[in-house]
Amino acid sequence: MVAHVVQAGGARAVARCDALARPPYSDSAHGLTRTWLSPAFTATQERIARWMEQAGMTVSRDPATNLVGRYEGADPAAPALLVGSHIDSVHGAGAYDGPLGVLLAIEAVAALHAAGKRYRFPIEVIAFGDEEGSRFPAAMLTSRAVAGTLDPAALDVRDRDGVALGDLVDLAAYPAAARAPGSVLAYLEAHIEQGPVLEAQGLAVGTVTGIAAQMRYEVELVGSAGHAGTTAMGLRRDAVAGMAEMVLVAETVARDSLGDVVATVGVVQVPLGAANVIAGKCAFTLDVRAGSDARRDRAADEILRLFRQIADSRDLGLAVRKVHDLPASPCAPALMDLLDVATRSAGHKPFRLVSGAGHDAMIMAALCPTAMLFVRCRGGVSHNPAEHVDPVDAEVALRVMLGFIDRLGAVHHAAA
Ligand code: HGY
Ligand code: MN
Ligand code: MN
Repeated sequence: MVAHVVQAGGARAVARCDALARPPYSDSAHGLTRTWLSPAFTATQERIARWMEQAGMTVSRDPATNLVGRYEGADPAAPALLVGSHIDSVHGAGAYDGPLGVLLAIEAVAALHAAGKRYRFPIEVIAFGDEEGSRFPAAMLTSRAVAGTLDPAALDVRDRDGVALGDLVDLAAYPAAARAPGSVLAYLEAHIEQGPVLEAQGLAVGTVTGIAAQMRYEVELVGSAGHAGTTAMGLRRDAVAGMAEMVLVAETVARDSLGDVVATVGVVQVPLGAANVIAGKCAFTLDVRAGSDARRDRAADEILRLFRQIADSRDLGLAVRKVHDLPASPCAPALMDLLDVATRSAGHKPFRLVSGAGHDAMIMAALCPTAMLFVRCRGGVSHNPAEHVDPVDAEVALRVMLGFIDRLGAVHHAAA
């Protein structure tokens, strides 16, 4: 393992992400796939738990399967500072989307532990298990449990192999992961930017102002299956042709919106697809985002209106199911200021930017003030094995995180 070869700090966090990007910490022998509660996920939790212990933390798993490392403060009853991110990944992922934030949080506690430094508040490093929604249809199922905003009906899900979440976790105990309001001082998440802005600005880190609103749907089209060779074009009710028209309409509405709206069809399924069969059924996902709920909703409503128009013109059945609705989530102004001050005292220019990507921080905002620190990633590439972070930038992020924690400690009467 990497621990003995790389010094503690940002470089070790990056090296540990690299080590976790291959079996047994990946479900795939080719690239990184680590879905929630898979064997690779379990192996990864066990590895990270040992790193947490080495950093001076006591480790537990909450009822929503999240791994939590706790570093005591002078007042064990004080609201805790939570620092973390997620350890699940998309299929064919990069090594840093999620784990970097968890491993930098561990490095921050390791540095405090090595220095014998404690604050009045305890610090908890949390590794959320399901941010991506890459195994079950919904996403953010573990941070929603912690934030206490989870509708239990959302847990009635099966993965692509038909495995029910209820077969993997104790659904009755799951909601007990909810933290009592007031029991969490703040949530800090360091995360790769997954965009090109910091690189274009020549900056290692940036303070996130807020997280874009996100709407996700599952769309199903029903036409009539037919023989590809004998069915005249004018007689077809081709579900895939309808889907193709809808994909382009979603792209056009988003592009023509002129604002920050983005729309993506990421998954397409043709259950009985065959080269010589006109598809009678197909399904696809639609993901619509914008910096404000209103812009997101306007674009989504227009896209769905056009979907209905297309379905009617092609005599197709159309069923749309909303998978999740994540409102835009502003970060806490006071915490953004602390991040800016910590960035400046680390010798770097503070810079603020919005997040188009979703994060557990947008869920935790229902429970406590949130702060996000973005780290430059090469070319802004993410959700791709080419994802890359410079260890020097990771070290800058760690310095800023420690500066943030120290200033928060000062604000909350550092003791011990
Ligand atoms: O979808 C997102 O923005 C995140 O990567 N889960
Ligand atoms: Mn992601
Ligand atoms: Mn992420």
